[in-house]
Amino acid sequence: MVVAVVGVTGMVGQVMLNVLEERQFPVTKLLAVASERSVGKTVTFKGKAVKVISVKDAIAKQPDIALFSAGGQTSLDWAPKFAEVGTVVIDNSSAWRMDEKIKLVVPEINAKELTKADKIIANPNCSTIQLVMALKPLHDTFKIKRVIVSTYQSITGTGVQAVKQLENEYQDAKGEMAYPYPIHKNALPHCDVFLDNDYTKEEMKLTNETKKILSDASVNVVATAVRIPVVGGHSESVNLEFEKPFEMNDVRQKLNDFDGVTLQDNPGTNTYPMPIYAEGKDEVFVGRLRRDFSIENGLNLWIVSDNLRKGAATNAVQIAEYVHKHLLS
Ligand code: 11C
Repeated sequence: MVVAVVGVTGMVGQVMLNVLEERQFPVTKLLAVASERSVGKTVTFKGKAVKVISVKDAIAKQPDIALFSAGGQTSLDWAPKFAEVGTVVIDNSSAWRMDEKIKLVVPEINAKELTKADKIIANPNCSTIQLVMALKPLHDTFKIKRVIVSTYQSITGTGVQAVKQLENEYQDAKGEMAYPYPIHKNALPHCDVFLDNDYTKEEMKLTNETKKILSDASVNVVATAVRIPVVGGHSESVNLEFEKPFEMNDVRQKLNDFDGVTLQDNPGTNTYPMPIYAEGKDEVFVGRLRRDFSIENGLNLWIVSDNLRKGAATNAVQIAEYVHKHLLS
């Protein structure tokens, strides 16, 4: 397969290369693609230096698959042009996610909906992916009525500029700011831009993308998204209200049996998910399972996952694996 990675010099682009390599995706030729100012630089793939080329040059080579992580505008401008030459685009930006004609895919949940006609496939937002991975097996069994989620999001979700801001603040050095306030020793209840309804775009992604991925508009999701000075993963405190009564053992069983979810839940041994253990891993870790004694059929849980991996690059490569296996061969 000729595979283009568009946005290859960004944080997610770099992880995409690692994940393609680790999972031995059958890349016969890698097209490393970035903006004009990076053209001519090199990236390393499978131990070899690969020259960065422009989007136009990549389209001319008609790759089989293009993994995009270069921001919404680049996706809007260029994904259709790749699709026109027959490339299947897997797009990590928010540009196409809520487009009715475009599928929003977490492979463990809904890859089966994909057909050969899908030339642009949307990869969901990182905080949504880890949420729906835990919700899906529970929704299928107990039917979720309402989700209240508060996120504790890694600075890597913002990108390299935010990582630099934290490093600078940690060392008391001056530098460019990715956030309107210091992030070191701080928590910002502000991920992405504010919308007219006073929620942030990140919060509304959690609401809207969850409904689309679960194919159920009746699941009510309300979110508060918070940025914290952490690398390694996003954490989420989640409160669920089910339609049906449940037993805690069944909840554990359903989560345990779901591909890609790992339970880390033993208060007796202080076992619970944390970003320092999720970093570099592909699973979604779930713990702190507790019945919510304040409502009927309520459950509390804590979800952690590496936002650059299952939240972005790994999910995109898993989609590529599905496309390769079921739609291109
Ligand atoms: C964050 N979730 O942590 C974002 C990053 O829509 O793909 C990814 C933004 C997106 O800020």
